[in-house]
Amino acid sequence: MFRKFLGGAVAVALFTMAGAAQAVVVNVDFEDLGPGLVLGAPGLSSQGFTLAPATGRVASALNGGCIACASNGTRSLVAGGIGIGPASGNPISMTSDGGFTFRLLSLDIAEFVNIDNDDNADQILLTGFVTGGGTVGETLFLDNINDGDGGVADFQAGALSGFWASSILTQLDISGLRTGDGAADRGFSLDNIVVDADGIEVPEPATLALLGAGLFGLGWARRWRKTA
Ligand SMILES: [Ca+2]
Ligand SMILES: [Ca+2]
Ligand SMILES: [Ca+2]
Repeated sequence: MFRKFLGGAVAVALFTMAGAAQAVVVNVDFEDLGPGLVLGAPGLSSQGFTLAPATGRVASALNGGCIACASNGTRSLVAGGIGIGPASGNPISMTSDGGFTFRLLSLDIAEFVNIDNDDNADQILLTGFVTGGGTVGETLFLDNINDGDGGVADFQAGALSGFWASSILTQLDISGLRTGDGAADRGFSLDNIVVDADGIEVPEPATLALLGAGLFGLGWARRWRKTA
């Protein structure tokens, strides 16, 4: 009976902790930047997350900041060369400014410009660094549909595999590649990188006290079991 009660205390404490560590969904949409063209070297920070190229710089502006740039009617992130030189170097690394882990839920991807030349990526390589070690990765293919500030929808939702939703990341690397030319840097655009930031809410002091009581109870129960 007594042991049953202690087990219950532990369960309540763990349940409360799980409830307090609620995930916070963040949309890294770049709308908090501005005004005008914002150039980032070593990177740009939006909604608590920084995106930094390995070399060069990234840019953010309304509709990419040029007539030919991929546009969605809002401010987006541009990794490329034209007009924002020096060109962004692969990969663009995304991390939480607060050092929190996160899971990638969705993102919108697009070409750089509507000029079909070697500056445009046709695929985007994602590499996630998983907390505790290891990586996960996926290549997303751009639809090559982009008419700049014309009426065509230039951005597409990245077709993410299911494993992203369960991969807790410390960093997400994003590279723009072009079929046939290997690891060379190619331009692309990003917007609405939606992440589930698991670590943002830490257990509250009251919860910690409860958890402590629960663990104390667990230790007591173990000792009681040993002596019994
Ligand atoms: Ca946006
Ligand atoms: Ca368009
Ligand atoms: Ca497109």
